[in-house]
Amino acid sequence: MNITKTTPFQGQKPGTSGLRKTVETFTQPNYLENFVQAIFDCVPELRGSLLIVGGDGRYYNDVAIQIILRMAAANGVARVLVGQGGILSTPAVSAIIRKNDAAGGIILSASHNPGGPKGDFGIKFNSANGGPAPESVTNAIYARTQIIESYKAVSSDTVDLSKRGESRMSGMKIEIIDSVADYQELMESLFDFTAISKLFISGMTFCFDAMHAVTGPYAKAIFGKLGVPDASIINAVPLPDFGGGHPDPNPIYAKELFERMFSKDGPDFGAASDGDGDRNIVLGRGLYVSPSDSLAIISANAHLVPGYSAGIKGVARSMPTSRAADLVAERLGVPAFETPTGWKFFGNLLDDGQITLCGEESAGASSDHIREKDGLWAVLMWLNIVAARGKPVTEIVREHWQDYGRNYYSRHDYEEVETAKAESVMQRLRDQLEELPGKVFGEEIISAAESFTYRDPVDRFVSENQGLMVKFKSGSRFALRLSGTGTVGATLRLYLEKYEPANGKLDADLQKTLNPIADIANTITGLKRLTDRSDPSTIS
Ligand code: VG1
Ligand code: CO
Repeated sequence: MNITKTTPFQGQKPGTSGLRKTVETFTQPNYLENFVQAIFDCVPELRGSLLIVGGDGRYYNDVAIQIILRMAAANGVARVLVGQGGILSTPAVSAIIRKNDAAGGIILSASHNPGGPKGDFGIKFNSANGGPAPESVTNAIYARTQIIESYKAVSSDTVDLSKRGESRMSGMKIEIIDSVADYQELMESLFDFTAISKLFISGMTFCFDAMHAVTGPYAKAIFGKLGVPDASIINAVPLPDFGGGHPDPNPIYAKELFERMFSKDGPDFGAASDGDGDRNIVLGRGLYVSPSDSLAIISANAHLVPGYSAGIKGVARSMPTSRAADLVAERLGVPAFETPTGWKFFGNLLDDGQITLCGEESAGASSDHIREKDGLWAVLMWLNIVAARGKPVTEIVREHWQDYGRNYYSRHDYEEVETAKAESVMQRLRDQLEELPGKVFGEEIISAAESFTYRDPVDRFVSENQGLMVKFKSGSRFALRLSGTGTVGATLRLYLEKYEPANGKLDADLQKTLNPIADIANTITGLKRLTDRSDPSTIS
Protein backbone atom coordinates (compact mmCIF):
# COMPACT_ATOMS: atom_id res chain seq x y z
CA MET A 1 0.00 0.00 0.00
CA ASN A 2 1.24 3.50 -0.82
CA ILE A 3 0.60 6.58 1.27
CA THR A 4 0.94 9.70 -0.86
CA LYS A 5 1.37 13.13 0.67
CA THR A 6 -1.08 15.75 -0.53
CA THR A 7 -2.34 19.25 0.30
CA PRO A 8 -5.95 20.46 0.44
CA PHE A 9 -7.77 22.00 -2.54
CA GLN A 10 -10.15 24.88 -1.99
CA GLY A 11 -13.79 24.42 -2.92
CA GLN A 12 -14.37 20.69 -2.53
CA LYS A 13 -17.74 21.36 -0.95
CA PRO A 14 -20.45 19.11 -2.41
CA GLY A 15 -23.32 21.11 -3.88
CA THR A 16 -26.94 20.16 -4.49
CA SER A 17 -25.83 16.77 -5.78
CA GLY A 18 -22.21 15.88 -5.08
CA LEU A 19 -18.99 17.59 -6.10
CA ARG A 20 -19.18 18.98 -9.65
CA LYS A 21 -16.31 20.73 -11.36
CA THR A 22 -14.84 21.04 -14.81
CA VAL A 23 -12.84 18.09 -16.11
CA GLU A 24 -9.84 20.43 -16.05
CA THR A 25 -10.24 20.87 -12.29
CA PHE A 26 -10.89 17.19 -11.62
CA THR A 27 -7.89 15.95 -13.55
CA GLN A 28 -5.38 17.98 -11.53
CA PRO A 29 -3.03 15.61 -9.70
CA ASN A 30 -4.57 14.48 -6.37
CA TYR A 31 -7.86 16.36 -6.84
CA LEU A 32 -10.08 13.29 -7.13
CA GLU A 33 -7.88 11.33 -4.70
CA ASN A 34 -8.27 13.94 -1.95
CA PHE A 35 -12.05 13.86 -2.19
CA VAL A 36 -12.24 10.07 -2.32
CA GLN A 37 -9.92 9.73 0.69
CA ALA A 38 -12.16 12.18 2.56
CA ILE A 39 -15.11 9.87 1.85
CA PHE A 40 -13.25 6.85 3.23
CA ASP A 41 -12.12 8.85 6.29
CA CYS A 42 -15.64 10.08 7.06
CA VAL A 43 -17.51 6.84 6.40
CA PRO A 44 -15.64 4.20 8.42
CA GLU A 45 -18.48 1.69 7.76
CA LEU A 46 -16.96 1.16 4.31
CA ARG A 47 -14.05 -0.74 5.86
CA GLY A 48 -14.70 -4.48 5.59
CA SER A 49 -17.92 -3.85 3.63
CA LEU A 50 -19.40 -3.75 0.15
CA LEU A 51 -19.13 -0.63 -2.05
CA ILE A 52 -20.95 -0.04 -5.38
CA VAL A 53 -19.17 1.98 -8.08
CA GLY A 54 -20.39 3.21 -11.46
CA GLY A 55 -21.12 6.29 -13.48
CA ASP A 56 -22.86 7.86 -16.43
CA GLY A 57 -20.07 7.01 -18.87
CA ARG A 58 -18.84 10.56 -19.33
CA TYR A 59 -15.24 11.46 -20.12
CA TYR A 60 -12.88 10.47 -17.23
CA ASN A 61 -15.41 7.92 -15.85
CA ASP A 62 -13.08 5.00 -16.63
CA VAL A 63 -9.94 6.64 -15.25
CA ALA A 64 -11.72 7.73 -12.07
CA ILE A 65 -13.03 4.20 -11.45
CA GLN A 66 -9.52 2.74 -11.58
CA ILE A 67 -8.33 5.35 -9.05
CA ILE A 68 -11.29 4.63 -6.76
CA LEU A 69 -10.70 0.86 -6.92
CA ARG A 70 -7.03 1.21 -5.91
CA MET A 71 -8.00 3.54 -3.07
CA ALA A 72 -10.88 1.30 -1.92
CA ALA A 73 -8.50 -1.66 -1.68
CA ALA A 74 -6.04 0.41 0.37
CA ASN A 75 -8.81 1.66 2.65
CA GLY A 76 -9.96 -1.83 3.58
CA VAL A 77 -13.12 -2.20 1.49
CA ALA A 78 -13.91 -5.94 1.29
CA ARG A 79 -15.82 -6.10 -1.98
CA VAL A 80 -16.79 -3.78 -4.83
CA LEU A 81 -19.49 -4.21 -7.47
CA VAL A 82 -18.78 -2.18 -10.62
CA GLY A 83 -21.17 -1.77 -13.56
CA GLN A 84 -19.88 -3.29 -16.80
CA GLY A 85 -17.95 -0.69 -18.78
CA GLY A 86 -18.15 1.52 -15.69
CA ILE A 87 -21.82 2.19 -16.51
CA LEU A 88 -24.47 2.47 -13.80
CA SER A 89 -27.29 4.99 -13.75
CA THR A 90 -27.88 6.87 -10.50
CA PRO A 91 -31.15 5.00 -9.79
CA ALA A 92 -29.45 1.67 -10.60
CA VAL A 93 -26.72 2.40 -8.02
CA SER A 94 -29.40 3.14 -5.45
CA ALA A 95 -31.21 -0.11 -6.28
CA ILE A 96 -28.00 -2.17 -6.16
CA ILE A 97 -26.90 -0.68 -2.82
CA ARG A 98 -30.25 -1.65 -1.30
CA LYS A 99 -30.47 -5.10 -2.88
CA ASN A 100 -26.98 -6.08 -1.71
CA ASP A 101 -26.94 -4.33 1.68
CA ALA A 102 -23.89 -2.35 0.59
CA ALA A 103 -22.35 0.20 2.94
CA GLY A 104 -22.52 2.81 0.19
CA GLY A 105 -21.92 3.74 -3.41
CA ILE A 106 -19.82 6.15 -5.41
CA ILE A 107 -21.49 7.59 -8.51
CA LEU A 108 -19.39 9.35 -11.12
CA SER A 109 -21.62 11.86 -12.81
CA ALA A 110 -22.27 15.54 -13.32
CA SER A 111 -25.81 14.63 -14.37
CA HIS A 112 -27.23 17.15 -16.84
CA ASN A 113 -23.96 19.11 -17.18
CA PRO A 114 -22.11 18.68 -20.49
CA GLY A 115 -19.31 16.11 -20.75
CA GLY A 116 -16.09 15.61 -22.68
CA PRO A 117 -12.58 16.94 -21.99
CA LYS A 118 -13.89 20.51 -21.93
CA GLY A 119 -17.04 19.59 -20.03
CA ASP A 120 -17.79 18.73 -16.42
CA PHE A 121 -17.17 15.80 -14.13
CA GLY A 122 -18.69 14.91 -10.79
CA ILE A 123 -18.69 12.49 -7.91
CA LYS A 124 -21.37 11.76 -5.34
CA PHE A 125 -21.43 9.46 -2.37
CA ASN A 126 -24.59 7.53 -1.53
CA SER A 127 -25.18 6.00 1.89
CA ALA A 128 -26.31 2.51 2.92
CA ASN A 129 -29.99 3.42 2.39
CA GLY A 130 -29.17 3.99 -1.29
CA GLY A 131 -29.69 7.75 -1.10
CA PRO A 132 -27.42 10.76 -1.47
CA ALA A 133 -25.40 11.27 1.70
CA PRO A 134 -27.22 13.74 3.96
CA GLU A 135 -25.77 17.17 4.71
CA SER A 136 -24.29 15.96 8.01
CA VAL A 137 -22.07 13.57 6.01
CA THR A 138 -21.28 15.88 3.08
CA ASN A 139 -20.32 18.63 5.54
CA ALA A 140 -17.95 16.22 7.29
CA ILE A 141 -16.43 15.16 3.96
CA TYR A 142 -15.88 18.79 3.04
CA ALA A 143 -14.28 19.57 6.40
CA ARG A 144 -11.94 16.63 5.89
CA THR A 145 -10.88 17.84 2.41
CA GLN A 146 -9.71 21.08 4.03
CA ILE A 147 -7.18 19.41 6.30
CA ILE A 148 -6.21 16.32 4.31
CA GLU A 149 -2.51 15.46 4.33
CA SER A 150 -2.29 12.10 2.55
CA TYR A 151 -4.25 9.42 0.73
CA LYS A 152 -3.93 5.66 0.45
CA ALA A 153 -3.87 3.53 -2.68
CA VAL A 154 -2.52 0.12 -3.64
CA SER A 155 -0.41 -0.42 -6.74
CA SER A 156 -2.29 -2.55 -9.19
CA ASP A 157 -2.80 -3.21 -12.86
CA THR A 158 -5.78 -1.62 -14.58
CA VAL A 159 -8.94 -3.69 -14.08
CA ASP A 160 -10.71 -4.70 -17.29
CA LEU A 161 -14.18 -3.17 -16.83
CA SER A 162 -15.47 -4.40 -20.16
CA LYS A 163 -16.03 -8.03 -19.16
CA ARG A 164 -18.29 -9.36 -16.45
CA GLY A 165 -16.57 -11.49 -13.84
CA GLU A 166 -14.62 -11.51 -10.60
CA SER A 167 -11.07 -10.57 -9.72
CA ARG A 168 -9.04 -9.55 -6.69
CA MET A 169 -7.00 -6.48 -5.87
CA SER A 170 -4.83 -6.83 -2.75
CA GLY A 171 -7.45 -8.92 -0.99
CA MET A 172 -10.43 -6.84 -2.14
CA LYS A 173 -12.91 -8.71 -4.32
CA ILE A 174 -14.04 -6.91 -7.49
CA GLU A 175 -17.11 -8.02 -9.43
CA ILE A 176 -17.99 -6.50 -12.78
CA ILE A 177 -21.78 -6.81 -13.01
CA ASP A 178 -24.49 -6.40 -15.62
CA SER A 179 -25.41 -2.69 -15.49
CA VAL A 180 -29.10 -3.24 -16.17
CA ALA A 181 -30.27 -6.59 -14.70
CA ASP A 182 -30.97 -5.66 -11.04
CA TYR A 183 -32.66 -2.42 -12.01
CA GLN A 184 -34.82 -4.14 -14.62
CA GLU A 185 -35.86 -6.80 -12.11
CA LEU A 186 -36.98 -4.07 -9.71
CA MET A 187 -39.01 -2.32 -12.43
CA GLU A 188 -40.70 -5.61 -13.37
CA SER A 189 -41.73 -6.06 -9.74
CA LEU A 190 -43.53 -2.69 -9.64
CA PHE A 191 -45.33 -2.39 -12.97
CA ASP A 192 -47.84 -4.34 -15.02
CA PHE A 193 -45.61 -5.19 -17.98
CA THR A 194 -48.39 -7.18 -19.68
CA ALA A 195 -50.81 -4.24 -19.62
CA ILE A 196 -48.13 -1.84 -20.83
CA SER A 197 -47.04 -4.09 -23.69
CA LYS A 198 -50.68 -4.26 -24.86
CA LEU A 199 -50.49 -0.50 -25.48
CA PHE A 200 -47.73 -1.07 -27.99
CA ILE A 201 -49.44 -4.11 -29.54
CA SER A 202 -52.54 -1.99 -30.09
CA GLY A 203 -50.43 0.59 -31.96
CA MET A 204 -49.55 3.33 -29.45
CA THR A 205 -46.60 5.22 -30.90
CA PHE A 206 -43.68 6.11 -28.65
CA CYS A 207 -40.36 7.92 -28.62
CA PHE A 208 -37.74 7.83 -25.88
CA ASP A 209 -34.68 10.09 -26.10
CA ALA A 210 -31.72 8.77 -24.10
CA MET A 211 -29.70 11.88 -25.06
CA HIS A 212 -26.52 9.83 -25.72
CA ALA A 213 -26.36 9.32 -21.96
CA VAL A 214 -26.60 6.48 -19.48
CA THR A 215 -30.23 5.39 -19.95
CA GLY A 216 -29.71 4.03 -23.48
CA PRO A 217 -28.89 0.44 -22.42
CA TYR A 218 -31.61 0.48 -19.73
CA ALA A 219 -34.23 1.81 -22.12
CA LYS A 220 -33.33 -0.73 -24.81
CA ALA A 221 -33.62 -3.65 -22.39
CA ILE A 222 -36.79 -2.53 -20.59
CA PHE A 223 -38.77 -0.97 -23.43
CA GLY A 224 -37.52 -3.73 -25.73
CA LYS A 225 -39.12 -6.27 -23.40
CA LEU A 226 -42.35 -4.28 -23.62
CA GLY A 227 -42.30 -4.61 -27.40
CA VAL A 228 -41.08 -1.11 -28.30
CA PRO A 229 -39.17 -1.18 -31.59
CA ASP A 230 -35.50 -0.11 -31.43
CA ALA A 231 -36.17 2.84 -33.76
CA SER A 232 -38.41 4.39 -31.11
CA ILE A 233 -35.46 4.79 -28.75
CA ILE A 234 -33.22 7.56 -30.02
CA ASN A 235 -29.66 8.57 -29.04
CA ALA A 236 -29.37 5.27 -27.17
CA VAL A 237 -25.60 4.74 -27.08
CA PRO A 238 -23.86 6.42 -24.12
CA LEU A 239 -21.06 8.68 -25.41
CA PRO A 240 -18.29 10.25 -23.28
CA ASP A 241 -19.31 13.73 -24.50
CA PHE A 242 -23.06 13.02 -24.93
CA GLY A 243 -22.69 13.82 -28.62
CA GLY A 244 -21.62 17.36 -27.75
CA GLY A 245 -24.97 18.29 -26.16
CA HIS A 246 -26.19 18.90 -22.65
CA PRO A 247 -27.91 15.72 -21.46
CA ASP A 248 -30.64 17.86 -19.91
CA PRO A 249 -34.17 16.92 -20.91
CA ASN A 250 -35.72 20.32 -21.59
CA PRO A 251 -37.15 21.94 -24.73
CA ILE A 252 -33.73 23.34 -25.68
CA TYR A 253 -31.51 20.30 -25.31
CA ALA A 254 -34.06 17.56 -26.08
CA LYS A 255 -34.93 19.41 -29.27
CA GLU A 256 -35.21 16.29 -31.43
CA LEU A 257 -37.82 14.79 -29.12
CA PHE A 258 -39.79 18.03 -28.78
CA GLU A 259 -39.86 18.46 -32.56
CA ARG A 260 -41.23 14.96 -32.99
CA MET A 261 -43.83 15.36 -30.25
CA PHE A 262 -45.07 18.69 -31.59
CA SER A 263 -45.27 17.57 -35.23
CA LYS A 264 -48.62 16.78 -36.81
CA ASP A 265 -48.17 13.01 -36.87
CA GLY A 266 -46.00 12.89 -33.78
CA PRO A 267 -45.95 9.90 -31.41
CA ASP A 268 -48.65 9.44 -28.78
CA PHE A 269 -46.15 9.23 -25.93
CA GLY A 270 -42.70 10.79 -25.60
CA ALA A 271 -40.10 10.79 -22.85
CA ALA A 272 -36.46 11.56 -22.15
CA SER A 273 -33.94 11.20 -19.38
CA ASP A 274 -30.75 13.03 -18.37
CA GLY A 275 -27.02 12.24 -18.14
CA ASP A 276 -27.22 9.87 -15.18
CA GLY A 277 -30.76 8.58 -15.70
CA ASP A 278 -32.42 10.09 -12.65
CA ARG A 279 -34.51 12.77 -14.36
CA ASN A 280 -37.44 12.32 -16.71
CA ILE A 281 -39.78 14.31 -18.85
CA VAL A 282 -43.01 13.00 -20.31
CA LEU A 283 -44.90 14.41 -23.27
CA GLY A 284 -48.18 13.65 -24.97
CA ARG A 285 -48.70 14.58 -28.60
CA GLY A 286 -48.38 18.38 -28.64
CA LEU A 287 -48.20 18.62 -24.84
CA TYR A 288 -45.27 18.78 -22.44
CA VAL A 289 -46.18 17.62 -18.94
CA SER A 290 -44.66 20.04 -16.45
CA PRO A 291 -42.64 17.97 -13.94
CA SER A 292 -44.61 19.55 -11.09
CA ASP A 293 -47.86 18.40 -12.70
CA SER A 294 -46.29 15.02 -13.37
CA LEU A 295 -45.69 14.47 -9.65
CA ALA A 296 -49.28 15.47 -8.89
CA ILE A 297 -50.78 13.23 -11.59
CA ILE A 298 -48.61 10.27 -10.60
CA SER A 299 -49.74 10.79 -6.99
CA ALA A 300 -53.41 10.93 -7.96
CA ASN A 301 -53.19 7.74 -10.05
CA ALA A 302 -50.58 5.65 -8.22
CA HIS A 303 -53.18 3.26 -6.80
CA LEU A 304 -53.80 2.00 -10.37
CA VAL A 305 -50.22 0.66 -10.54
CA PRO A 306 -49.50 -2.77 -8.97
CA GLY A 307 -46.52 -1.60 -6.86
CA TYR A 308 -48.66 1.12 -5.28
CA SER A 309 -52.09 -0.54 -5.17
CA ALA A 310 -52.26 -0.09 -1.38
CA GLY A 311 -52.24 3.70 -1.87
CA ILE A 312 -49.62 6.24 -0.92
CA LYS A 313 -48.57 7.31 2.57
CA GLY A 314 -47.63 10.87 1.71
CA VAL A 315 -45.95 13.10 -0.86
CA ALA A 316 -42.96 15.43 -0.65
CA ARG A 317 -41.82 18.08 -3.09
CA SER A 318 -38.95 20.52 -3.13
CA MET A 319 -39.80 24.09 -2.14
CA PRO A 320 -39.74 25.58 -5.67
CA THR A 321 -41.87 22.72 -7.10
CA SER A 322 -45.48 23.79 -7.73
CA ARG A 323 -48.11 22.98 -5.17
CA ALA A 324 -50.09 20.77 -7.55
CA ALA A 325 -49.05 17.66 -5.58
CA ASP A 326 -50.19 19.26 -2.30
CA LEU A 327 -53.72 19.50 -3.69
CA VAL A 328 -53.70 15.77 -4.46
CA ALA A 329 -52.33 14.90 -1.02
CA GLU A 330 -55.03 17.01 0.59
CA ARG A 331 -57.75 15.19 -1.32
CA LEU A 332 -56.23 11.78 -0.49
CA GLY A 333 -55.94 12.77 3.16
CA VAL A 334 -52.19 12.08 3.30
CA PRO A 335 -49.42 14.46 4.42
CA ALA A 336 -47.55 16.74 2.00
CA PHE A 337 -44.01 17.92 2.80
CA GLU A 338 -41.97 20.82 1.45
CA THR A 339 -38.21 20.19 1.42
CA PRO A 340 -35.19 22.12 0.12
CA THR A 341 -33.97 21.50 -3.42
CA GLY A 342 -31.94 18.30 -3.79
CA TRP A 343 -32.79 14.64 -3.38
CA LYS A 344 -30.86 14.19 -0.14
CA PHE A 345 -33.70 15.85 1.77
CA PHE A 346 -36.24 13.15 0.85
CA GLY A 347 -34.23 10.25 2.32
CA ASN A 348 -35.31 10.53 5.94
CA LEU A 349 -39.01 10.90 5.07
CA LEU A 350 -38.81 7.82 2.85
CA ASP A 351 -36.82 5.77 5.40
CA ASP A 352 -39.28 6.74 8.11
CA GLY A 353 -42.28 5.67 6.01
CA GLN A 354 -43.86 9.13 6.02
CA ILE A 355 -44.01 9.41 2.23
CA THR A 356 -44.26 7.07 -0.75
CA LEU A 357 -43.70 9.57 -3.57
CA CYS A 358 -41.52 12.63 -4.01
CA GLY A 359 -40.42 14.94 -6.77
CA GLU A 360 -38.85 18.16 -7.95
CA GLU A 361 -39.73 20.72 -10.59
CA SER A 362 -36.39 19.99 -12.26
CA ALA A 363 -37.78 16.80 -13.82
CA GLY A 364 -37.16 14.43 -10.94
CA ALA A 365 -39.69 12.03 -9.46
CA SER A 366 -39.46 8.77 -7.60
CA SER A 367 -40.87 6.61 -4.85
CA ASP A 368 -39.79 4.57 -1.86
CA HIS A 369 -38.56 1.75 -4.16
CA ILE A 370 -35.10 3.38 -4.05
CA ARG A 371 -33.61 6.54 -2.56
CA GLU A 372 -32.85 8.49 -5.74
CA LYS A 373 -34.94 10.11 -8.35
CA ASP A 374 -35.62 7.67 -11.14
CA GLY A 375 -36.14 8.64 -14.77
CA LEU A 376 -37.27 5.34 -16.29
CA TRP A 377 -39.41 4.56 -13.26
CA ALA A 378 -41.39 7.75 -13.90
CA VAL A 379 -41.83 6.87 -17.58
CA LEU A 380 -43.04 3.37 -16.65
CA MET A 381 -45.36 4.88 -14.05
CA TRP A 382 -46.92 7.04 -16.75
CA LEU A 383 -47.15 4.14 -19.20
CA ASN A 384 -48.84 2.01 -16.55
CA ILE A 385 -51.30 4.82 -15.75
CA VAL A 386 -52.06 5.29 -19.48
CA ALA A 387 -52.67 1.53 -19.74
CA ALA A 388 -54.89 1.42 -16.65
CA ARG A 389 -56.94 4.48 -17.58
CA GLY A 390 -57.14 3.63 -21.28
CA LYS A 391 -56.51 7.29 -22.15
CA PRO A 392 -53.58 9.13 -23.72
CA VAL A 393 -51.25 11.41 -21.74
CA THR A 394 -52.93 14.54 -23.12
CA GLU A 395 -56.38 13.55 -21.83
CA ILE A 396 -55.09 12.45 -18.44
CA VAL A 397 -53.41 15.84 -17.94
CA ARG A 398 -56.45 17.86 -19.03
CA GLU A 399 -58.79 15.83 -16.84
CA HIS A 400 -56.45 16.40 -13.90
CA TRP A 401 -56.64 20.18 -14.40
CA GLN A 402 -60.43 20.00 -14.72
CA ASP A 403 -60.53 18.18 -11.44
CA TYR A 404 -57.92 20.03 -9.35
CA GLY A 405 -57.32 23.29 -11.20
CA ARG A 406 -54.04 24.09 -12.88
CA ASN A 407 -50.82 25.32 -11.29
CA TYR A 408 -49.25 27.24 -14.19
CA TYR A 409 -45.56 26.84 -13.61
CA SER A 410 -42.25 27.74 -15.22
CA ARG A 411 -38.60 28.18 -14.28
CA HIS A 412 -36.47 30.95 -15.74
CA ASP A 413 -32.72 30.37 -15.49
CA TYR A 414 -30.11 33.08 -15.79
CA GLU A 415 -26.95 31.08 -16.43
CA GLU A 416 -23.27 31.93 -16.16
CA VAL A 417 -23.92 35.19 -14.37
CA GLU A 418 -20.96 36.80 -12.62
CA THR A 419 -21.04 35.42 -9.07
CA ALA A 420 -20.95 38.83 -7.37
CA LYS A 421 -23.86 40.07 -9.51
CA ALA A 422 -25.96 36.99 -8.80
CA GLU A 423 -25.31 37.36 -5.10
CA SER A 424 -26.30 41.01 -5.17
CA VAL A 425 -29.70 40.01 -6.60
CA MET A 426 -30.20 37.49 -3.80
CA GLN A 427 -29.10 40.06 -1.23
CA ARG A 428 -31.42 42.71 -2.59
CA LEU A 429 -34.41 40.41 -2.14
CA ARG A 430 -33.18 39.19 1.24
CA ASP A 431 -32.95 42.81 2.45
CA GLN A 432 -36.61 43.41 1.56
CA LEU A 433 -38.14 40.25 3.04
CA GLU A 434 -39.41 41.93 6.19
CA GLU A 435 -41.03 44.91 4.50
CA LEU A 436 -42.65 43.08 1.54
CA PRO A 437 -45.78 41.56 3.13
CA GLY A 438 -48.80 43.75 2.47
CA LYS A 439 -47.27 45.54 -0.52
CA VAL A 440 -49.37 45.73 -3.68
CA PHE A 441 -48.04 45.10 -7.19
CA GLY A 442 -50.68 45.42 -9.90
CA GLU A 443 -53.35 42.85 -9.04
CA GLU A 444 -51.18 41.00 -6.56
CA ILE A 445 -50.79 41.59 -2.82
CA ILE A 446 -47.83 40.01 -1.06
CA SER A 447 -48.86 37.75 1.80
CA ALA A 448 -45.49 36.38 2.88
CA ALA A 449 -41.79 36.68 2.04
CA GLU A 450 -39.20 34.46 3.60
CA SER A 451 -35.88 32.69 3.38
CA PHE A 452 -36.63 28.98 3.39
CA THR A 453 -35.33 27.05 6.37
CA TYR A 454 -35.99 23.32 6.63
CA ARG A 455 -36.14 21.41 9.85
CA ASP A 456 -36.00 17.70 9.02
CA PRO A 457 -39.07 16.15 10.69
CA VAL A 458 -37.13 12.94 11.40
CA ASP A 459 -33.65 13.90 12.64
CA ARG A 460 -34.44 17.60 13.33
CA PHE A 461 -31.35 18.69 11.33
CA VAL A 462 -31.79 22.33 10.34
CA SER A 463 -30.82 23.50 6.82
CA GLU A 464 -30.90 27.28 6.40
CA ASN A 465 -30.76 29.59 3.37
CA GLN A 466 -32.49 27.16 1.01
CA GLY A 467 -33.89 29.84 -1.28
CA LEU A 468 -36.08 32.94 -1.07
CA MET A 469 -39.84 32.75 -1.45
CA VAL A 470 -42.44 35.46 -2.08
CA LYS A 471 -46.11 34.49 -1.83
CA PHE A 472 -49.18 36.42 -2.93
CA LYS A 473 -52.68 36.44 -1.48
CA SER A 474 -53.99 35.04 -4.80
CA GLY A 475 -52.02 31.81 -4.24
CA SER A 476 -49.41 32.76 -6.83
CA ARG A 477 -45.77 32.89 -5.79
CA PHE A 478 -42.20 33.12 -6.96
CA ALA A 479 -38.96 31.73 -5.56
CA LEU A 480 -35.38 32.63 -6.24
CA ARG A 481 -32.26 30.60 -5.53
CA LEU A 482 -28.72 30.08 -6.68
CA SER A 483 -27.97 26.79 -8.40
CA GLY A 484 -25.67 24.41 -6.59
CA THR A 485 -24.72 22.26 -9.59
CA GLY A 486 -23.13 24.69 -12.04
CA THR A 487 -19.39 25.02 -12.63
CA VAL A 488 -19.12 28.37 -14.43
CA GLY A 489 -20.10 31.60 -12.64
CA ALA A 490 -23.49 31.47 -10.95
CA THR A 491 -26.93 30.43 -12.16
CA LEU A 492 -29.96 32.24 -10.78
CA ARG A 493 -33.16 30.26 -10.89
CA LEU A 494 -36.46 32.14 -10.80
CA TYR A 495 -39.46 29.87 -10.19
CA LEU A 496 -42.93 31.13 -11.10
CA GLU A 497 -46.31 29.73 -10.15
CA LYS A 498 -49.91 30.85 -10.63
CA TYR A 499 -52.91 28.81 -9.60
CA GLU A 500 -56.05 28.74 -11.74
CA PRO A 501 -59.07 26.97 -10.22
CA ALA A 502 -60.83 24.12 -12.03
CA ASN A 503 -63.59 26.40 -13.33
CA GLY A 504 -61.03 28.93 -14.66
CA LYS A 505 -58.97 29.20 -17.83
CA LEU A 506 -57.02 25.97 -18.07
CA ASP A 507 -55.58 26.21 -21.59
CA ALA A 508 -54.01 29.67 -21.57
CA ASP A 509 -50.51 30.36 -22.86
CA LEU A 510 -48.09 29.40 -20.07
CA GLN A 511 -45.54 32.23 -20.32
CA LYS A 512 -48.18 34.90 -20.91
CA THR A 513 -50.01 33.71 -17.83
CA LEU A 514 -46.85 33.91 -15.73
CA ASN A 515 -45.52 37.18 -17.16
CA PRO A 516 -47.14 39.41 -14.52
CA ILE A 517 -45.48 37.35 -11.74
CA ALA A 518 -42.14 37.43 -13.59
CA ASP A 519 -42.44 41.21 -13.92
CA ILE A 520 -43.14 41.64 -10.22
CA ALA A 521 -40.18 39.40 -9.38
CA ASN A 522 -37.99 41.50 -11.63
CA THR A 523 -39.21 44.77 -10.11
CA ILE A 524 -38.59 43.57 -6.57
CA THR A 525 -35.21 41.90 -7.16
CA GLY A 526 -33.74 44.07 -9.90
CA LEU A 527 -32.76 40.79 -11.50
CA LYS A 528 -32.39 41.90 -15.11
CA ARG A 529 -30.75 45.23 -14.32
CA LEU A 530 -28.26 43.85 -11.82
CA THR A 531 -27.22 40.96 -14.08
CA ASP A 532 -27.29 42.96 -17.35
CA ARG A 533 -29.60 40.38 -18.90
CA SER A 534 -32.71 41.19 -20.86
CA ASP A 535 -34.01 37.61 -20.86
CA PRO A 536 -33.47 34.28 -19.14
CA SER A 537 -30.98 31.92 -20.83
CA THR A 538 -33.23 28.89 -20.39
CA ILE A 539 -36.96 28.64 -19.83
CA SER A 540 -38.34 25.31 -18.75
C1 VG1 B 1 -30.53 21.06 -9.83
C2 VG1 B 1 -32.03 20.98 -9.64
C3 VG1 B 1 -32.38 20.12 -8.43
C4 VG1 B 1 -31.73 18.74 -8.58
C5 VG1 B 1 -30.25 18.90 -8.82
C6 VG1 B 1 -29.56 17.57 -9.08
O1 VG1 B 1 -29.94 21.67 -8.71
O2 VG1 B 1 -32.57 22.27 -9.50
O3 VG1 B 1 -33.76 20.04 -8.31
O4 VG1 B 1 -31.96 17.96 -7.43
O5 VG1 B 1 -30.01 19.74 -9.95
O6 VG1 B 1 -30.15 16.91 -10.13
P1 VG1 B 1 -29.50 23.22 -8.68
O7 VG1 B 1 -28.84 23.43 -7.36
O8 VG1 B 1 -28.61 23.43 -9.86
O9 VG1 B 1 -30.77 24.00 -8.81
V1 VG1 B 1 -29.19 16.06 -11.21
O10 VG1 B 1 -30.25 15.11 -12.17
O11 VG1 B 1 -28.37 17.30 -11.97
O12 VG1 B 1 -28.19 15.13 -10.22
CO1 CO C 1 -29.37 13.66 -13.06
